[in-house]
Amino acid sequence: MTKEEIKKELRQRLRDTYALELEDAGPVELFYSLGGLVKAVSNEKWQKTWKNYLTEGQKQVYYFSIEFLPGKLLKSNLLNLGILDEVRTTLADINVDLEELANVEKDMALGNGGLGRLASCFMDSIASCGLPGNGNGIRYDYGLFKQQFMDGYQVELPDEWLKRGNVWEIRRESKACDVHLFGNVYMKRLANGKLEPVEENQTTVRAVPYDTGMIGYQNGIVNTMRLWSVEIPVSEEAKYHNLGERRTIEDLTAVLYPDDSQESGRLVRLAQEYFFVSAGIQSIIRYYKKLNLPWHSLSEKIAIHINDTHPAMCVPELMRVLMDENGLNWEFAWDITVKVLSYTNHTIMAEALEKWPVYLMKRVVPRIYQIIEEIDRRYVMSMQGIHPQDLIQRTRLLQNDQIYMAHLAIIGSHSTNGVAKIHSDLLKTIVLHDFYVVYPERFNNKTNGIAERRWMQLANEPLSDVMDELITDSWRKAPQNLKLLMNYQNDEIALKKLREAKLVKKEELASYILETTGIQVSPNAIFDVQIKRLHAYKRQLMNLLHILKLYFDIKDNPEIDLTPRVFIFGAKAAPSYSYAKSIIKVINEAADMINNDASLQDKIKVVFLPNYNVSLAEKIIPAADVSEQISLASKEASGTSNMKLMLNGAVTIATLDGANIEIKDAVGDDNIYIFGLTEKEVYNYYENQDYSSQKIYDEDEELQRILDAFIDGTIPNIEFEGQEIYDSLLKFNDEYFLLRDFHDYARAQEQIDHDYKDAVLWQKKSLANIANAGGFSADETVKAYAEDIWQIEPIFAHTEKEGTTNG
Ligand code: GPW
Repeated sequence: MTKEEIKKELRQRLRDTYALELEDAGPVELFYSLGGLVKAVSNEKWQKTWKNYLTEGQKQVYYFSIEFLPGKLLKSNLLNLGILDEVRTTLADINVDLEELANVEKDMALGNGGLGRLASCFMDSIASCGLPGNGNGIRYDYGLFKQQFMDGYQVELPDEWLKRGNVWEIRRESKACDVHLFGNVYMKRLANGKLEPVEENQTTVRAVPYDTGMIGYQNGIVNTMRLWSVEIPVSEEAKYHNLGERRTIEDLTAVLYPDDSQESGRLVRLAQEYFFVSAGIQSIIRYYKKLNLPWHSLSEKIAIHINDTHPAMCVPELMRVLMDENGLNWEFAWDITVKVLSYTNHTIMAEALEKWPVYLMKRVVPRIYQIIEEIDRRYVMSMQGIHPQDLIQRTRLLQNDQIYMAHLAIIGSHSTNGVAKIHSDLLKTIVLHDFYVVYPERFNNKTNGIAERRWMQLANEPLSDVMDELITDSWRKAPQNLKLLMNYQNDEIALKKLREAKLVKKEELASYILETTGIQVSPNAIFDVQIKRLHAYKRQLMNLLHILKLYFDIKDNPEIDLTPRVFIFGAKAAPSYSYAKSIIKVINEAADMINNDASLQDKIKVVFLPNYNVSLAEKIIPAADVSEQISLASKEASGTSNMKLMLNGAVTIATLDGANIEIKDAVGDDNIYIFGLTEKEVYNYYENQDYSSQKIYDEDEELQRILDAFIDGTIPNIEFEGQEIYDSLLKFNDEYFLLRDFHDYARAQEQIDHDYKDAVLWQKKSLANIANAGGFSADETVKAYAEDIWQIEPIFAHTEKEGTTNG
């Protein structure tokens, strides 16, 4: 598109929709007009893409996820369509700043954290690799809450992201389908002696899909992310004249559950899970039937992926649709189901593993419960004589009136994968060991990855420009080529350019910090960043213990030679997670105390930025010098902010947990700071039950002073929270071994303080991190899923192959 064409299109749209001249339009009108233009450009490709899949009979994957976290889409769509620069300069010609327009867009925050963002990085990568793949999820009216701080406490406000409408979505009423909930079911014997389920008194709701184009990176491909919204079916309108009852139905897709790695056990959540699973499966089967193929070919055309256990009801729902609605027998339906489905596990934390009480499942989805019971019965039967009785009992679906959703997902699918090497190994050896004995061939690893396009090209233009200059722009299409940067490790001019690019982003972040918090920070200080959900196992509290150590060090010796450092936090706590909220409060109070103490001479500053989300991540990550990845070993399945920060030249301080281990292997020991217990040592403590935080405290004056600061008034305004935290570390024996890892952590931090003073040495480490980040591209990850699990091929490869075989 030329500049003139862009201007003409914009003029036309502004006149048609807003009765405005280009010169008189504000950012909101301009954003929506530009969004419309982008849609017009991409819709043509979108239409071609799906037609192509259909006519080629391409096998497609459907990625079922109860969370998607795309963030803002305008710049990403412009970039992927290849018109970002043209649009930017065209707007500049008429004195409009693209950034201002882009800021009009609300973050699409239909997810909590890593799991939802991974789903969105995958959507970007699947389209960019030309793979036929679609998302399936829920269009929540309210996304993840907006976080504010009041007196240092987290306050949650509703996220009204749809207030001004959503330019990207297309409501497809013609593709709606009915989902049935509640009621009861009994088996009726037919004349031919067969049993048939009869369902009665159900509540029928309408699932209406809203489709968003997932635009591939400059390759003409546009895939579909389909999000379902609930409505009352026209046929049922009369039943719901009572407003309260209407509300109950409409509540179904009203809000995203704000718990990260914590199961909620609520009825509405279970109904949400079934709602998007049922609608998704029905629409897939409807599509398949249009192909006019026999049922046994279903797994040659369709793969369905279960992102964690939230969509695990795919197993019984696909069985139900195949049997009840299409007349297949159990054995045939089961064979197809297992071949079509695959599952990813994202945690080993017990409190996050979903278990639903039988009474709830029976009430919300009685037919699904029946099928689950039958899967359980047949599983137990089929294992008799093959495996010991106790193993069979441990692996079955139904145990003490609960349904183990992970067991359902593993038994009902052909592939189970973890999200980093150590995590997949722990699944095999410990957490899911029994299942590994039963189905060794089903287990595999797929280390997470990130979409470099968003996390480097969009978020960090200064660094991207330096990369182009040094290694040409081939890395933009092939992230692996970032490796070429290794050739510049001893090139002082290149190192200086990288340092200058970092400084630009640090200055921008410093301005943002000043604007939003009033805190003044120096861009020359180390920017030390911990950004992730607030969770005890992620140990934000240990970061604070170390900050307090530095605080006392400076107090004791004001002349101490410390490299100035700004500790930056971004984290939301689940509203019901009171301990996590207490940690937010004490970090905020400690920050206040430190930032207002002139005697510290700005040697340390602490900034807790409110409302951490995808857009804020895009501001923080490019400005980071140090990446905090300090979870207790074995607890963080993978982590993905570790990869984003590495890509942007931050150097990691880490435990040997999740993907940190693979990052260490990629960059080498000199370019990462490792500390703390290993996963084996952690498990040894569990086995021997010989950990005593009290003992460590009693023998350690430094830790005494730091911990006492929580209860002796040193940190003000935390009477309740300070005691709670103090008790968690001593009375309740420090569940995540903070005291055990503290000194090793402080040692690693001291090394960072020392190394950062040598600008060239530090920049070399930073360079090695950027250069080796290509190995963590989500492009590579989804290609591995495509080959090993989904058995799908890029559309180009497919057309070429057809071309050659057909001569
Ligand atoms: F508990 N993760 C997440 F496993 O963000 F379901 N939310 C969740 O509810 C769960 C996991 C669940 C995260 C993991 O904590 C993180 O280590 C991982 O990198 C990410 O999922 C993507 O795999």
